[in-house]
Amino acid sequence: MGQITVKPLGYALGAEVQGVDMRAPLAAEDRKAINAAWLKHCVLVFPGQEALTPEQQIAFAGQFGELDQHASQPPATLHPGHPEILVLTNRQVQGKPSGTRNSGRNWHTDLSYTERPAKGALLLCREKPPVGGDTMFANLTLAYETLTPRIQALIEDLEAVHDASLIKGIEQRDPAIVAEMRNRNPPVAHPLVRVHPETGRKALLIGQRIRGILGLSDEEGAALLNLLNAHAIAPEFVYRHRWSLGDVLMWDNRCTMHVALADFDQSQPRVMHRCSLQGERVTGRILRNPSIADRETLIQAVAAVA
Ligand SMILES: O=C(O)CCC(=O)C(=O)O
Ligand SMILES: [Fe+2]
Repeated sequence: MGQITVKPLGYALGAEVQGVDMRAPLAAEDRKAINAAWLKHCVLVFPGQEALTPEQQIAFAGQFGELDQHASQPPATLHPGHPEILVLTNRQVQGKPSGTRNSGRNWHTDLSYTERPAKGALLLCREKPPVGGDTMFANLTLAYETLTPRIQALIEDLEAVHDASLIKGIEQRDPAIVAEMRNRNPPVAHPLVRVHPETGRKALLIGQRIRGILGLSDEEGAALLNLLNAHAIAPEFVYRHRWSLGDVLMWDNRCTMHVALADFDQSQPRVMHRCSLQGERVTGRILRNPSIADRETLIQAVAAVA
């Protein structure tokens, strides 16, 4: 293959990569170049990959981290024979509405409702509606770095409670599967600020699947989260991807959040194949007793009036 080229698509994040043959193992220097571009631009777009087979997508993704076997996902959402591929589809599956037809509809960082959020993902567009079905990504490193030092100091040691129950549209999914998912994923506390293991830069870990902030009252927590989320999704920090068939997007989940927009005719098929990279480390703390958050809030409130 020829020279790899990287063309930025936005100032904050997003870049298009050309000159990569995703079907073959990468030469060491090409892998390095792609990884460097990934760290710099957070979201890479590899266009024209419609001929990529599931095996080739899996093999390519595996060069950038440990693949998730998706044990946390309902089996019906996985590619038959390839559990490394999660199928996001609004087509019916086994005669039933698909469990992934409305995935990703609020701002999130993948698997933040587990102790070990994902490292990243590679999403291949197999079918798309004629218009819409876009995905937006926000750069949470830039968002952190552009907060004023006083707000940075305020959030430095705070932990947010992430909760799978807050996945938008979860109530429309199969109740038995949702109950199991909730059981498997009790609320988990993560620092609001985390350090990227490769760049060493600090990034926010925020989004719309957060129930509150430990040690703050509900009102304080909601106000602070609103402030951080509104700041992070300012257009300056967001890249909006308009999909073409065969695009592969590879995002760094350690410093971004994203949202899949429902801005399309739902009668038109939208089918995406996703390989997920496992997080490198545990950053969360499971709150086995969900009332811990309430108790700490209560203690704080009592202290405030005492
Ligand atoms: O369907 C999309 O565009 C993205 C869905 C999503 O949130 C994900 O794959 O993690
Ligand atoms: Fe996602």
